[in-house]
Amino acid sequence: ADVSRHLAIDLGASSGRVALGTLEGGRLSVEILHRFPNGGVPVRGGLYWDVLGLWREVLHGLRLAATRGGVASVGVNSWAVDYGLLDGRGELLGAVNHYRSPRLNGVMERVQGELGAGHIYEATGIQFLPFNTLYQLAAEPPERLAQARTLLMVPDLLHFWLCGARVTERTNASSTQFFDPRSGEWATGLLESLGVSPLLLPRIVEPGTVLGTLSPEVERETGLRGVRVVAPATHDTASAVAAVPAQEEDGWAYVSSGTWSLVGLETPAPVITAAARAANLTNEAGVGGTTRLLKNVMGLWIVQQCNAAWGLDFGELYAGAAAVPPGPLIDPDDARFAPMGHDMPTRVQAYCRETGQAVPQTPAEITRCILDSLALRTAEVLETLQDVSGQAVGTVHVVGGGSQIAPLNQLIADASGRPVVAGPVEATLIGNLLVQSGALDRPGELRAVVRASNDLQTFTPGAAVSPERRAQFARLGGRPAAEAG
Ligand code: LFR
Repeated sequence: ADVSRHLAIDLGASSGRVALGTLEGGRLSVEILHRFPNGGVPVRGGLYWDVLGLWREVLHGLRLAATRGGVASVGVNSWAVDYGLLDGRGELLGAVNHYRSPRLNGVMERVQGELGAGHIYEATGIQFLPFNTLYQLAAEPPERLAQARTLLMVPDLLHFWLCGARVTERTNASSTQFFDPRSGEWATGLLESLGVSPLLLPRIVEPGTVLGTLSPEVERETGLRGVRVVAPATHDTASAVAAVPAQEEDGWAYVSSGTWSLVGLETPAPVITAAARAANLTNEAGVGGTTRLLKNVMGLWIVQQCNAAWGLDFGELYAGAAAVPPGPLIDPDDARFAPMGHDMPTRVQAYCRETGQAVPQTPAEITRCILDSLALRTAEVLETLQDVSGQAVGTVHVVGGGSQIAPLNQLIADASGRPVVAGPVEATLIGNLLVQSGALDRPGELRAVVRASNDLQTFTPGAAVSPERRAQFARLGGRPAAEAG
């Protein structure tokens, strides 16, 4: 049988991995060769990514891969919206800013005032989030922009370091909020209105494009030889959605569950309507010309940051949360929960106090509050997606690291009244690897391989959430101003 082997590099907000995928006889096996931590680096009031440190870890992972025999290709995916700026010689101009940097405070509101929120949404169909690349560029010091010749999104930057190609892959381009999902081209007018030169923007390529081969320098550093660099769906969420093990004919939604919960549908075309804008939904590009109509829900970030303060075992924390009775709720999308900080437990408590609810005390109680709230928010967004798209949702597929949290899967099933199919945990790596393998050229094959290669677990909705409980959640409301209108 044909065997093909590929390497996927998946950079997440809290960790990164280098993995080896072997595709044989319609099944994909994934072996993680190297795992390393990632996170924001606070310096002098700013917040950055250690991209050089990430690059060193990537090289280390590739060295491990070289000891395991030949591979056909390698490709990188990461979180969205962040970028490096290069000068004319290809040198990185300064650090790569983190999307949670305080430098963005108030910038989105200013740009919305200047360009008009309606105009921005109509041109891009992207959810207003304060860290979209559009607002990050508006926050750049003019001197830095004047020196810059090329903007590369984080995965594109690593591809450039791997093989010298300076291009932007489509799925991540779509997250910037200066990409027109109808034409598939950059929405250059928005940048020009901000005084940013569209000449910074490279050519857009499709997921699956061969970008080159590893540079002689990388070959020397790693011992790999003759390996092609292939762009996967470089936006991690796009790779994860590509690997949702859905049966195409059923109505289904996905929750890509990690630091963020990306709750959405795959649609044949962008949905840029008054209702989509009112609900502040995003239309990011998926593989094969699809659209990811979705919404960012704050996700496990809140628990991760709480546990950065507590230092507990995550498994025990979630089990403990499942064992305490339901109590107070938060609006997980309240802006106060977005910044990094060890004071997250205090923020959750303050929210409960201010909204006249019982104040959760123990880590188990606080985590229970967060999980209940995430599940209710997920259910709310699923209803909105169904209304706005007209696409019925039968099954909810939860993929990614968060799909391992059985109590959360059950809470989502209960809150949404729909069966939840959990897994695969490694959806992002799987989507990355399968796009490199060329599976997109054979419609339906990619998801069939995912189904054949992974054990999935189904959670059936139990006791319905009471109307009082839903009302308790709905009262919190407090959606960000941009979403309200
Ligand atoms: C998930 C993700 C989301 C994006 C957020 C910030 O990892 O890529 O899709 O909105 O990170 O980049």
